[in-house]
Amino acid sequence: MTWRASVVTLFPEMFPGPLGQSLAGKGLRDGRWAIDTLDIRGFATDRHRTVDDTPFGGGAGMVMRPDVVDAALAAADAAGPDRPAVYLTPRGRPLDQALVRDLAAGPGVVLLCGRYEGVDQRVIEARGLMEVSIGDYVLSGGEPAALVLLDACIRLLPGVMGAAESAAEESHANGLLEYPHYTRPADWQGRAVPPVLLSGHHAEVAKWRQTEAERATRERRPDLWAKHVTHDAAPGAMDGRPAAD
Ligand code: 6GU
Repeated sequence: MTWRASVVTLFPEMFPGPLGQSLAGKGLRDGRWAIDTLDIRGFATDRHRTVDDTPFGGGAGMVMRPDVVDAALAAADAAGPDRPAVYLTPRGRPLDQALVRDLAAGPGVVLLCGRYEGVDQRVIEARGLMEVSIGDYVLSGGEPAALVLLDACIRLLPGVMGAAESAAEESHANGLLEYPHYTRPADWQGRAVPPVLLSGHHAEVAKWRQTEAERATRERRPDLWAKHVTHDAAPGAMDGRPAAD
């Protein structure tokens, strides 16, 4: 069965957008995944097609009405059975590769993109929406976040990427940043490629890459490094752990 994304948005023209290109676009044309959009404005019930209103309690901005959003989500549900519904919001749990893997392994996803100050809390609770953020910064709307989430899922679908990329995904799934990459020319503007990569010693190359992956993770992402050393059951796994304060 085709993995299906239904996107509930005020800006349906933003989809598939960049996902119509490259490997995701090929996968879309090949029927590995499918996408439909639901224009929230189409579910407004008044003459003015109102989708938002002022927040109770006062304050800046506008809030998306629960009745209008609920009707749009109900219509999205009809497009495919039993898919998790995700609300893209900076208040959400951080998106990570484990969640991406879970979503890609299921039948698809319903994505609600908020604009304005957000969506009335009651529709989030009534529909049991999973609130997801793509990082600690603020976008003007959930649409770019939905594209990010979809890209991450689509590349994991069977037949979308070749075997090489699938294997690479597995190696990254160890919770480390990747090692650095090099190609020809072997000397460029006086900068040499690390000699071990030219040595032909596969075991030495693998050892170097592991070391460099660990170095990058330790230096750039102490949060990931702490998880990596904690979850590694091997003796000495705590070596190199960031010092406690
Ligand atoms: Cl999911 N939405 C918005 N509007 N901003 C964000 C975000 C989502 N994730 C990070 N910033």
